[in-house]
Amino acid sequence: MKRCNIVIIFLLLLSAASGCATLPETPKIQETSGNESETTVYEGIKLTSISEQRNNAIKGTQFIDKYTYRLRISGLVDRPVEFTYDQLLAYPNVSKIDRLNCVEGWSFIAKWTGVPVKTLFDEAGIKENATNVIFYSSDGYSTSLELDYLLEKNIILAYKINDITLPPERGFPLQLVAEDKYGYKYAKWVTDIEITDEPYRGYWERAGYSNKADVGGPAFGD
Ligand SMILES: Nc1nc2c(c(=O)[nH]1)N[C@H]1C(S)=C(S)[C@@H](COP(=O)(O)O)O[C@H]1N2
Ligand SMILES: [Mo]
Repeated sequence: MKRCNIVIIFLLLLSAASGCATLPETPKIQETSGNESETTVYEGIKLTSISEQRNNAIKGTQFIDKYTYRLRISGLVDRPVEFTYDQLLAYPNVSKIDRLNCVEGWSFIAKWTGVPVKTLFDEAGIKENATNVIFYSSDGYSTSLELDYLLEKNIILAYKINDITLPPERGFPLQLVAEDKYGYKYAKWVTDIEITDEPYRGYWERAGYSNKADVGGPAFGD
């Protein structure tokens, strides 16, 4: 028995030192539902597999606990609201195929599924003078979009990508799918939404990137 323990400790040390994967990895905070399988083609279009999608977030991957997670909406609303992860999943969902175009020149195409922001805004009740919406993330990232754009395009907060629950590196629990805008508008790990009546410049916008961020339009400036 003793010898057995020593052997196990030796193996643990060996695997820790070499980084080899002989022992099972410690489980991540997020539970992966084993019955999900990744969609590769949607509406006749070949999707980029999750493993081929890049991850260059400002502070690396964020790990959010789905049980303590809350999405809050505040600012110019009739009543500030917050949602649990399960509450978000219970709303009617929308799926979209969309290409994320990073301003650096790379892109990927995916099927996103999630809840329209309008559904959540209706719960909070948006004040009449509201014009802009700020999205805050757990890594300190932020960005903003015009309210009209979000409503007209029926923009969603996605909790699935290619029919897989968003992995932590893809933005679990929510990524904004800011269609036709540059990638820096696709906030990942969104925790707070603030409704306001003035323009706001987020992380990359303050560094000089366009706040309009229309794909095909100028990358820098207003
Ligand atoms: N919270 C957060 N969201 C973010 C970012 C980030 O650093 N933090 N990077 C943005 C940028 S610049 C791009 S192009 C897209 C996709 O980047 P990804 O490849 O890191 O997912 O996520 C956006 N959302
Ligand atoms: Mo980007």
